[in-house]
Formats: sequence, structure tokens, C-alpha cells
Amino acid sequence: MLYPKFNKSRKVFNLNGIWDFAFVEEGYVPSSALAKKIPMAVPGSVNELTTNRLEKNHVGVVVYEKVLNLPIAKKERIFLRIGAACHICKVYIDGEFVTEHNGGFLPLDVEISKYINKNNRLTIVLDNRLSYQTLPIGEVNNGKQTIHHDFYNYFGIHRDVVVYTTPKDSIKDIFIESAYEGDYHKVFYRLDLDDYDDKKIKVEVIDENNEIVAVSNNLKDVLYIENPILWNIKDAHLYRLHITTSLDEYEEIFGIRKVEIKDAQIYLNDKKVYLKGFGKHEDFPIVGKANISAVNIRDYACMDWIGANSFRTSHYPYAEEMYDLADKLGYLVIDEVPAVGFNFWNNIPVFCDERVNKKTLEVHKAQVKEMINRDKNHPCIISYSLANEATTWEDNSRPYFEELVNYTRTLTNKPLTIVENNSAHGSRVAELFDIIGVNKYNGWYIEHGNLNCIHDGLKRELTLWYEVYKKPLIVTEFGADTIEGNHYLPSETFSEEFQVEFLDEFCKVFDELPFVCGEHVWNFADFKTKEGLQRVRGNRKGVFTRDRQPKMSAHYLKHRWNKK
Ligand code: BDP
Repeated sequence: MLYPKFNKSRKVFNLNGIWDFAFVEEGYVPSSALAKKIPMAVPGSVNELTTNRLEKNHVGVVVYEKVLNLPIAKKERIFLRIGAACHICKVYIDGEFVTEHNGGFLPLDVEISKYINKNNRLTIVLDNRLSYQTLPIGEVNNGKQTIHHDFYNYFGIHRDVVVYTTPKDSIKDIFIESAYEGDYHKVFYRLDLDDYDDKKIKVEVIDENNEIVAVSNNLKDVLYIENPILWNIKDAHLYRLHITTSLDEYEEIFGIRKVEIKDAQIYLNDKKVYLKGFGKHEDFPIVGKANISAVNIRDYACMDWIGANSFRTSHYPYAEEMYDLADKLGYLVIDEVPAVGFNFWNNIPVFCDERVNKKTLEVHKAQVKEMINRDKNHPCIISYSLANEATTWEDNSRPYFEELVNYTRTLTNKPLTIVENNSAHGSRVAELFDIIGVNKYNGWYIEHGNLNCIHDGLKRELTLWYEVYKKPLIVTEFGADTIEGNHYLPSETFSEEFQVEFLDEFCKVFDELPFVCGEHVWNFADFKTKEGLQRVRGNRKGVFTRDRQPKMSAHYLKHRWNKK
């Protein structure tokens, strides 16, 4: 899947802005234009914009509508792309059903050429309900939505909506990979074209000085690049693969770098890397889960200031812009599929016919495929994470993940990560993966407030994970809720002092264990969650506040990470 780009053979029309909107009953069919409607922001999360409690907690269907009047020539092909809409999205044009997409964190991309004339009515019908056939999973009983994950179930159109054109015969997809061979770097590419004519196709690799450093006219090829400038952490050099065919043109950005797993460590360009960073969320006041460039830029500025080099897209694929910026700025990313909530925190089995079952697995596979398809060429991505904190102690989790991992390996040769909240001996699935992430809350959910319980227990548990699997081990979450401005001496939980002491206890252990390959603090910033007894204005484990100001712990980490 190619990201819509503007050039002399392709046009992009941005449909963001104000749309007509309505809450509707299930089964709504848009046979005529919305009669009762209110203005709604796209992108935006409806829950953040309404002042009405019922609307904010709406469980069910909503409608977005807009009239299109596009200056498009008949000879062009026309596509609609919705970057992300939570969760199940149906598209209609002039009342006619066009397509449906399941997955609130991945794009819907559909050709609409045959529907387009003057003044078309575009309707998007969104269902925000989570079930065992969605990711994240959830359950609706008597109109009440139950979710098992710890972030707010925002709904709405969260990312850009665009109409774009391509010529009749177009470049449909591009796959790029880079590798070493002796002093050369090899760039493999493969093109998916509507029409191939070797005399009319030109493939060029262009460097940062606009020099053409390799050329070909094949559909797939291996290009050798002498003395390339490698893509590196905070030193990100990018190349462009420029493709011209008889009718079309497209330019894909890529980096030349090598990611390897060796001796239970992660290597980038033959150098061991230690991940310093965060689990994040797409979350901001008023904006909700909408993609806003200003927030993204601020997040990278904060990550740069604090000395982070990486993050995990917990718990879903983020907007494309975040990966583009990571490519440009040199951050390592673990890209996560929205398989979260696979644990009910009681003894009810998750992996069984009534809950996470064969149908869930098909949805899970489909979203892994879409994520990899969307993100495959980003140099920032070092691994795909296939689930967060599933009940991997259940016997039935084994065949589920075996099938998922085997399937994913047919799509990518990147390392695969599982994020565990389990013991090393308890996991039925960790051995299937290349990187193991563990989330640890000793001293918070376990023996709350006891800083003395952290060191020995954590050291023992992490050592066991390493000894049992001998795979790269990242502590993918550790954190303590902290209310900014709340100071206590001696420290108490929820105070800024406690968060610093808590993180420091963890970091001491990491520094004693050379096999730990990274520390991702939970969380980069405070974020909204469902209401709950442990949540006052959401999850407060942020090192930054929700509006991206540093807590004391941010200064602690800045000091640590800028030295490490
Ligand atoms: C972990 C989850 C994460 C939560 C975090 C917490 O992976 O989504 O937000 O705990 O409770 O279990 O803060």
C-alpha cells in the first residue's frame, strides 16, 4: 500500500475539516442526506468534543457525511483513503455501499472511480463497538461496552481523509530492503505495477545530495551502493527510490541499515544498541486520538530533550507521520498491532471458543498483514510486536500464537516481539518470538509503595527470562502513577519524588544485567483511560504530563539517558 503523494501524475485532495455528523440507530442506511446533523471535526475524537455525557459514552453507530465536488479528469483512477477510523467503517457514495473495513488504527483504501461524478455524497458509517472480532477485543452486553485494555475507547475519524488519483496504469506497491555484502550495501526492491514495460520503466536511487547512485529498469532488482551513508540512531540518512513508468511516478523514502539479533542482543549496523525510551499513546486533550502534526512534533522534541532513542507504538499502529518523523530524526520503533486486552485479570479463560477464537485469529492476522503492508519500508522499524500482555500461560494460547507467528513470518523477515506480563516458565509462547518484552510493576501493582521489594525480585525474574530463552530482553513497561505538583518528603506513592525513586530502583537493576537490551518507561505522557477506581483523570504514569510538560522524573531520565 503506497501512501498518497502528490506529483505530476498523482493528485491528493485533503478532505479534513468540518463534516456533517449524527448519532444514528444500528442498521442505518444512508438513502438520503443526513437530515438532523451537527458539525464535527475530522480528524477528531467525538468523545472529546461533545459536552453531553450520553454522546460521550455512545456505544454503537455514528455517521459522517460530506459532499464531494472534485476536479478530476475521467482518465484518472480515483481512490478514497481514510487513515484511521475507530473501529468498523462502512463507506457509501450516493447511498450505494462501497466497502467496509474492520480496524480502527489502520487505513481503509478503496478505488471509487466508478462512483465519482459531480457532487457526490460521501457517507462514512462508523461502529465504535469492540467485540471478539475486533482489535482491541471487547464485549457489549445490554448496550454497555466492556473493554479490557487501559486506554480510552475513543471513536471518530482519527486520521486524514483524502481522495487521491493515479493514472490508469499505476505503481501499486514498492518493497525495499537493504543488506550488507562485503564493502557494498545491497538494496533489494520489488515493484507491483499494473503494467510492466522494461523500456518505459526507470528506477533510480537518489541520495541526500540529489545524486543518482544506482539505476535499473527491472521490476525487481538488487542494487549495489558503494560507501553508502547509513541510517543510524539520531543520525538518520535517507535515500529515495524514484520510479517512473510510462504513465506514473512515485518516490519512496528508505534508509540503508542493518538490524540483527545476535547473542541475545540487538545490533544496528554491527553495533549493539540499548533502547532508551517509552511506551506511548496517541492521546491529547481535546484532540483525543486524532493525528495532529503539532503534537507529534512536540513529542519528538520532548524525546530528543530527554535523550530517548526509541519507542513502542503501544498498543496499536500509529499515524504514518510518526514513522516518517522517526525515519527522519533517527528513532527506533517497535510497531505494535492492536492485540491488547487479551487478559481479563481474573481466571476466566481468554483463548477459548466463546472469546478469543479462530475468528479473532483471522482478524489478528488481517491486521498484522495490513500493518506490515503499510509500514514495511520504514527504516525506523526494528520489530513488529504481535500482542501486549496476553494470557500466555493458557495452553490454548500456544496454537493461536504458533499460527500467528508462522503467518507473520511469511510476510516479513523483521524480528518479532511479544510483550509479556507473565513469568519466564509460565509463557507457552515466548520461545516463538525473536525479542521478548516484559512489563514489570513490582512496587506498584505488586507490593504497592514498597521500593525495597523491587531490586532483588526484579533481578531474579529478569535473569530467569534471559536464562530460559537467551533472547534479547527489553523491559517494555515499568512505571508509577504520579500527580504533577504533588511533592512528599519522604516520598509517598503518587508524588513526583516517588516516581523518581521508583524508576531509579528499576534502572539500578538494568545496569547490573548486561543482557537487558532496553528500558521503555510506561508511559511517555499521562493519558486518558476508562473511568476506574485506580484512575483519576486517567493513567498518570507519564514522565510528561498530558500537555507534555516534564515531571521530576523527566529530569532524572534526561540525566541518565544523556550519559548512557
Ligand atoms: C499494563 C498495560 C498498559 C497499562 C499499564 C498500567 O500494558 O496498557 O496502561 O499496565 O496499568 O498492564 O499502567
